[in-house]
Amino acid sequence: MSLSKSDLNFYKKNGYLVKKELIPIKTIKKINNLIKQIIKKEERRNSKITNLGGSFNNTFVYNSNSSKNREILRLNNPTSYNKLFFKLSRNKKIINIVKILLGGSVRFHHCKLNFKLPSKKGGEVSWHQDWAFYPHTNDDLVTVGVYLEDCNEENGPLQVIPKSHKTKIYNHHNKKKEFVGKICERINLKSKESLIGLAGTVTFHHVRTIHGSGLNLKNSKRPLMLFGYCNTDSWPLTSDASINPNEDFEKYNKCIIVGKKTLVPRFEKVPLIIPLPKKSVSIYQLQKSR
Ligand SMILES: O=C(O)CCC(=O)C(=O)O
Repeated sequence: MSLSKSDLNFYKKNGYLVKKELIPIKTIKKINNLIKQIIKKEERRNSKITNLGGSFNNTFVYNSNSSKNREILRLNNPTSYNKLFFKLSRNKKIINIVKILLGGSVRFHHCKLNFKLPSKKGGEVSWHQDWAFYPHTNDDLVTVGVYLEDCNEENGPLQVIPKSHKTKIYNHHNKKKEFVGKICERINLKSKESLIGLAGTVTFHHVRTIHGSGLNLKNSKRPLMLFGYCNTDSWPLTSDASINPNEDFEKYNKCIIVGKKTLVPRFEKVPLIIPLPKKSVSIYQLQKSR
């Protein structure tokens, strides 16, 4: 399946798109079995956690450092962790759509597997723009979400503000001028939309689209796989969760899925604020800052 003209127009106008049950349930089941094994193994490990903020190299981000209450909030870079995750990030149905949304080329940027724990243990993800976390020379970047379980209003679906990708970069810095990973000014939420769907549903949102997610009122973990992709000529302006071209240029170029490597970034007149200073890497810890 590729993308219809009306899908593309919808994405361009609204800054998001939902493709219902794009990934076959058989694939989703395999991934969920793998995740169960990973969680089981990790829960048995019982080692001391000192840094809840996570770093780009930490595999897991937890909700607490007490071994009693600890649960996994995020698996960082799942594509490097297991080839099943890698295969999903290169899934043809996803990449064919991403290629069109990005204008012809695709470089894998980063990925994470987020768990939304039941509301007593986990919280909301506050409104933010991914663009605030990783500014580039142009904004041809998209975030893809794969629902690994059915997701409805009750278990914390992604929520977006339609058309917000065409507005400004909102302020993600607190009064002390620290980057806190959430919008620190008033925004109009009247038009917000929840992106719901059965397992295998895939969401696409533009890097500048304001989004977040509410509480999980169910007794489940709501796994959500998030992949970021960009056009090959979209050059990172800061170090972020992806491969830094200054550190490993070969690996950076190996992230190209469609298109050719280039040393010529495309500059667009895009609104930018550099996400510094940053006290933590994890969005969960950042958003707790005042
Ligand atoms: O896991 C979620 O509910 C949303 C997370 C999100 O928006 C992000 O990590 O950028």
